Amino acid sequence: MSTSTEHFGKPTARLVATEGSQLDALNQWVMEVARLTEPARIQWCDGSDSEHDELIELMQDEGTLLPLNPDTHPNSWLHLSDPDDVARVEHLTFVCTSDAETAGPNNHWMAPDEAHAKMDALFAGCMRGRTMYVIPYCMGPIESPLARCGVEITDSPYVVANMRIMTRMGAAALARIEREGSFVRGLHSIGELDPERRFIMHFPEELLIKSYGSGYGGNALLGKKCHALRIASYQARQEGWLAEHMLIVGIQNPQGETHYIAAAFPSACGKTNLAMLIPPESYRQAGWKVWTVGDDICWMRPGADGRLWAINPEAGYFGVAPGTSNKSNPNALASIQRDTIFTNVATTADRQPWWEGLDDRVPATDWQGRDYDRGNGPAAHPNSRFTVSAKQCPSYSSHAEDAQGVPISAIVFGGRRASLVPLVFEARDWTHGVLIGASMGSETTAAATGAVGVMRHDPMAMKPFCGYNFADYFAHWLSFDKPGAKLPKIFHVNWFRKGDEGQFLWPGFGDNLRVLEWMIGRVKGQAGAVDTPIGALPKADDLTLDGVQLTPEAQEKLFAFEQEGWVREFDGIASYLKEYGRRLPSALLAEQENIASALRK
Ligand code: OXD
Ligand code: MN
Repeated sequence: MSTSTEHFGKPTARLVATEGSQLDALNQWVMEVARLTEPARIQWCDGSDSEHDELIELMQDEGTLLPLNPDTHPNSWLHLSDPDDVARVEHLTFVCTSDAETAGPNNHWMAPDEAHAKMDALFAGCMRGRTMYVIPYCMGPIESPLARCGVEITDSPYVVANMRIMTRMGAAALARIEREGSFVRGLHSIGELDPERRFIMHFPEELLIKSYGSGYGGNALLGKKCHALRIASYQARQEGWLAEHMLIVGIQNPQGETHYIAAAFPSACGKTNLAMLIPPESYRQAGWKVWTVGDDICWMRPGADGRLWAINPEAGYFGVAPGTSNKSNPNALASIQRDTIFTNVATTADRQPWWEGLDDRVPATDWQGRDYDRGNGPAAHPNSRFTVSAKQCPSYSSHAEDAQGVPISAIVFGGRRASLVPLVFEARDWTHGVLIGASMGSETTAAATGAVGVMRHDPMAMKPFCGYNFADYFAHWLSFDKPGAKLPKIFHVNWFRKGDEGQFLWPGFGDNLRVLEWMIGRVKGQAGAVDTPIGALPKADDLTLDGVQLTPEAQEKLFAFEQEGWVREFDGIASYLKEYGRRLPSALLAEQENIASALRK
């Protein structure tokens, strides 16, 4: 081994575990990993400004972080990934439970022994000559009982800098780990960034993640998808809560009442835009306000009052850049004018970050650092990202840090559906709502490698993220409907309905507030709807549509219940659910059969 104990960095007094301390287990694991990976040095990250400054300097020296224009974008950086490492890799992501059934048909599975052997062979000696960073972090406000801690070990300073934005990282998290004793372990190495030597493995029974060969956010910032969704969903089932791929937004009406809505959309389908929505002019004048709690992940659990209370476990946004503009999301744009890490965007001649959809300037260099040439495709990678602290968002909710979370009035599911699916409909009850979530379909996007625009079933937008068998996950969702529960109403939306000419029929963005207003009206028993077998649909005049120019085709299709199409849709849902076999909760199957037979009448 090329390392020796004195080269293992200088653990601060706080980090030296006394015998019997809760940090013993952490120190032992760190030493075990060091023996395996053989780093040149170990650095315990405390999250301080000085540590951050040193890392930024180091990455600039290495050329992995390039400064952007300090006048227009102070303290902002550009990272260009390996071109083969720009998205999540679902085909290389595994859930390694002791039996395959626990992981379910929705996950790739590998036996834990085999997975450990495979990963440990990759990790052996992989940090030679590199620094091993130990990152204690907390997902959720540090004092929240809903929050959970983890420790990521990585050899990537880019990961450290991003984790510092995306989580509560450093000393406070370590203190909580010491208090609680339990934490999720995440071991990461960029390895050789070789797609042939890349795996993202989860061991939910051991609260452990091993990720090798990728530096991309969803594969490498282990607090995000790996911990806060895959491992947390598994833990949540055991402990009676939910870890979901949902934004959380607060809608304040002119009377000053705020309703919090949690909404699940697949990756790159507009969660960040909805979470940061700017009300249409007439709504602003009337006094409507929108508050952002989270844009990607929601942890919720029943409170003593029977309602679901939710926190955003993240502290920052890892948002999709292309399409973000002053029109689509002024709050996001305002957030990323400083102290932001951009990944795989293009730059203008004066080194400002640029992406398709931002404005009509022509970039100078593309996401691979080449002189921009239209013939090479988009200047910014379609999955290029910004990483920024949530606190920089002008609409950041003053309740986002509340330890108890915020109470959820409505849950929304939605996907990209060019046809059939109307703008919005409401579930009759919780079981129907769970079926609506379980039957969700959407077109694939650039957030994961593979073909884009392919329709697939993506229950609750959790297809890539549920850490266990979807059949058990649906049963877990159903289990919340118990005496005393005051559950949110459940809705489905489709912002992406297209007309016969392929044009979007709904304006989307700020105008989506019109749909959220209708939902809140339904929650309060004030808004109208028509009952159909698929749920309650508004008529066009149940929504406030003043100032929106809808074509006759849009008026028709956005609010229509197309019976024949739904009969076919339900046939597809039946075949999909059958993949889960006998494990599927009978209540869900019964709900599906009842609706299918109502549709045939
Ligand atoms: C994300 C994703 O990065 O869903 O949030 O891929
Ligand atoms: Mn996401």
